[in-house]
Amino acid sequence: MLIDEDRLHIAIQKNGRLSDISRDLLKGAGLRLQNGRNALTARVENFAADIMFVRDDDIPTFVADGVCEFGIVGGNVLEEFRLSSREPAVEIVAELGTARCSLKLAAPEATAWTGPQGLAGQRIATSYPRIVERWLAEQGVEASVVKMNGAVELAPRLKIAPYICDLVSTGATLEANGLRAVADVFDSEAVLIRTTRPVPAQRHALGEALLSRIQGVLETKD
Ligand code: PRT
Ligand code: ZN
Repeated sequence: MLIDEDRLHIAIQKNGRLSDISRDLLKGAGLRLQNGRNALTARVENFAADIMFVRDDDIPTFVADGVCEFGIVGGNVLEEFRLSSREPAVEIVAELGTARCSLKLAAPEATAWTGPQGLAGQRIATSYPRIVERWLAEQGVEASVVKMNGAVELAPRLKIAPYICDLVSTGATLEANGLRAVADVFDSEAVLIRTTRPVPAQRHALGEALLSRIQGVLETKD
């Protein structure tokens, strides 16, 4: 499908924790999606919008580049993008109150913890290096951050790093790996984001209409 100038473009996660949330929100706003589960894009039948199904990590880039006017993403992924991008042309237009989780610093249960000062000179494995580095700077501690793209909770056992910083919701994964949370680094929820790049008038009006429908859905949830 070619980019259609007269339509809005909305980036949502293809497969994962945010996929159903995103589809349900759009459905709740009255949008009827055409294609099935495996398509990379879907046309909305009853609203001038196309949906792009992508990896969540790509959503802020799509929106900041203006390829998509809107996107739905975890606040954690957005924040990491903002801290690593020179021109993060995105804004949060709605907090969705769902997919809540926290980036937490954790260590093996036996590790003594008296506060962030104990991290000085230590290594911390994480998929969110910029957020962790900012937090360390706020704490006034110098530590090395090791970027891992997955299986972060294995880092202490593999001797990659004695500490990790990973997303936690119930805490079951930490517990299953013999780890305990020692500090809260960043609280997250799913957010609706919009490009801050200029958008042609007609598409801008479509965006306003979509946003007011979504706000309507969110208000009935409160
Ligand atoms: O394939 P793609 O790159 O698109 O997806 P992904 O695998 O990177 O992301 P996905 O679908 O796992 O998560 C998408 C977003 O959901 C995250 O960026 C968060 O904003 C949000 N979210 C909410 C979570 C969790 N809760 C969560 N619990 N993301 C991950 N987890 C992990 C957690 O790290 C642990 O490994 O789920 C596991 C279970 O957590 P516990 O604490 O309940 O055991
Ligand atoms: Zn991802």
